[in-house]
Amino acid sequence: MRRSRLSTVGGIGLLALVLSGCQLVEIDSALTTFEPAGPFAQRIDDLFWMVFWIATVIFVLVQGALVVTMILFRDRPNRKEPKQIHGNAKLEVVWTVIPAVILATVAVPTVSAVFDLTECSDDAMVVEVIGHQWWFEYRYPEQGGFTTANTMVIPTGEEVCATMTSEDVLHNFWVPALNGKRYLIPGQTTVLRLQADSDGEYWGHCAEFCGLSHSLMRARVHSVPRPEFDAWAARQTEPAPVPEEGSPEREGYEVFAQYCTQCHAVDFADNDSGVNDNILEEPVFNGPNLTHFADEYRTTFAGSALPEEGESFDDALKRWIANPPNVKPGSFMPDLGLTEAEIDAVITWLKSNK
Ligand code: HEC
Ligand SMILES: [Cu+2]
Repeated sequence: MRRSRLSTVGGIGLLALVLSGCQLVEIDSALTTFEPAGPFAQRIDDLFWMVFWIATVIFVLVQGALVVTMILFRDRPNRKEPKQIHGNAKLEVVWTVIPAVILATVAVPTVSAVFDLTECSDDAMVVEVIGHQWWFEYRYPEQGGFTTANTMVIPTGEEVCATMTSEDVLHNFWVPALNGKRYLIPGQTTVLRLQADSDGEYWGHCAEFCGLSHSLMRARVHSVPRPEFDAWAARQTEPAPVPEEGSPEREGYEVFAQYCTQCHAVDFADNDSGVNDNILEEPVFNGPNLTHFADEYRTTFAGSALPEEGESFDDALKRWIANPPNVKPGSFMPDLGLTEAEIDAVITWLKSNK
């Protein structure tokens, strides 16, 4: 008697310990698949709940039958052994056919969704997504072919066809409110449909381990009404101005010309003016395009890992330029050994690239 009470208490204690490891799902957390914001993520959510409820019904039926059997046929004094059903052909057929039918029922909508979610309609707007260690690059071939980084801007309520590849290793683009995960594969193109039905900011993450700073490779989608999208796209096609001699931006521009152009493209208005002869047309190494680094929607950088929560944009930028590998381990942007004055100057110039 004492023994069994002890084991009951022990069992409950153990269960409490195990359950304390679970946390109730925080519904407004950024990376949840339970808050679909458009038709493609909705499709996944619907499928999930369908399978969930089928599985729940099966669970209750099977466990119920088990409990009923245990009670009805439990051992009692003088009770004969119940009738055995081992090898009963009829039963064997029934419990093979029923699961097969259930699996087929689940497979049909699953397979059709898998194909549907990755085959864009013909009129969807194309955005090219290129994975890098450790940031996402976006190109807009239908809006004049400009290039941006970290924040993908899309028009609300319209289908966007992300055509994706990688420049180095495997990455995986995942913005759970808009669709499921899809690989970015060097040398191949994969396709993912995206759509947000309300304006807003949708966060995602690279979902394939891709090296040291994988955990700092975020994806961010900013969905805005069509007119605002058009205005944004028009801004992106504008070249960056070359700052005038003696202006506060000029000094930073010169720091950029000296240290940064082998990795960062900036599309200047006047590349033949002579002042930026030392600026390469094409970087040797592909870092983020900085032409519109300070655009009003481009509020995060370095794989959208910066600024950190509670940190100001300027502080984060200073920290980043002073020593990138300190912020993102393994970063391909090196510590360039700039002086404090050079860092401040280059930030002043960067922030003029609206
Ligand atoms: C050897 C190549 C290289 C050089 C040189 C370099 N960068 Fe970078 N830079 C990168 C790479 C790669 C990233 C993306 C890193 C990441 O997010 O993990 C980056 C990111 C940035 C970003 C964030 C951009 C964004 O939108 O995410 C800024 C700003 C930046 N660099 C400024 C500079 C400045 C200013 C200089 C010169 C003083 C410079 N970089 C020199 C390679 C370089
Ligand atoms: Cu990645």
